[in-house]
Amino acid sequence: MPAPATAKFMTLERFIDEQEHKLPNATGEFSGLLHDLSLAAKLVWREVSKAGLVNILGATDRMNVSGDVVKKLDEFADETIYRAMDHGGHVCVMASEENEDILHIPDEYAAGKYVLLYDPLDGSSNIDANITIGSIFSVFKRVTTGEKGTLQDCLQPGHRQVAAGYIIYGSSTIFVYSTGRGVHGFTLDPSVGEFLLSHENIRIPQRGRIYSLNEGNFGNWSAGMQKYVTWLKEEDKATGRPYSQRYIGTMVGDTHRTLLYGGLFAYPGDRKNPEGKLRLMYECNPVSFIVEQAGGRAINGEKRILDIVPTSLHEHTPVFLGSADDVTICEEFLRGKR
Ligand code: FDP
Repeated sequence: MPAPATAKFMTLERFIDEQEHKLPNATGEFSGLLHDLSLAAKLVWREVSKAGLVNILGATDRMNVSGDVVKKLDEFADETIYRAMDHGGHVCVMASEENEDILHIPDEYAAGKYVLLYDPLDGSSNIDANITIGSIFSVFKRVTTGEKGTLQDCLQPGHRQVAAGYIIYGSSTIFVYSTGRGVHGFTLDPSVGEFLLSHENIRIPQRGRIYSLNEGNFGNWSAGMQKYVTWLKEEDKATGRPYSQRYIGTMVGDTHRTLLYGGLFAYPGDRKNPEGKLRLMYECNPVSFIVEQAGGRAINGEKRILDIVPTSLHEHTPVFLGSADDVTICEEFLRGKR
């Protein structure tokens, strides 16, 4: 069937530019940053899509066929994103889940007014099984005025993010982002190397029928959490129970499904790890920004994830996010109200 005459191909690049033109005072710096990120995403995707071929193509211990040093995919993604972003003049400092300290912009390049935090390859334990993985990013405006960006620029609460998003490398590769005006998804057409608008203005269902968490940790959860998950599995037609359980074990993958189908994704704290496993700055903040922009909720059990004031780059936080009604019910169990 021919496409309707009004249908247009909207590339990510064009979308970013059109959004920029709607803002009277935009300088283009922010759009430039997003353009650089989309290039980084394509470079990482190119390598991710070849992951299983490394052995077939004759990689030895640390060298591949052409004599290049073979890097682990997460190290590759980490370096690629840094190198795609370090010289555009848009960013003054970066921080990545893979690096202990903040990442400075090399002296020879101009520093911009934005701060980039990223998880280069989320779900890395799923790589060898060819299961969905992703990259996540979070953007703030800098708050210091010196020549170089500092740790203080990075340690801002999530509600100050000016943009956030993720790239999911699954059965197709999708770039999902928000600048605080809705959430939009772009699917990569590998034949032309462009991300094309495929999910405009994503809205998360008010309530879902899927829960997503590592239930192997059940025995170490709080009584409230245990009661909640037990409740989800009971039969009750009126409230749509039992819920189905789905767990990829890659936060972006589980969040993306939750965004589209609704329900709840959680990584609670437990007896062994009271702050849970997921990182505030690289995972929970950006994903929570997206979920809230899509009409959902994201909390740590006590407050909004986006209201947490960070004290260190790599801190963890429990997280419960997804459909607004599901998060609210979970919160009631956690607070002992049910
Ligand atoms: P991974 O360890 O494979 O990198 O924070 C990382 C993360 O994956 C998340 O993407 C994922 O949601 C979670 O850890 C999975 O943890 P469990 O294996 O404990 O379920």
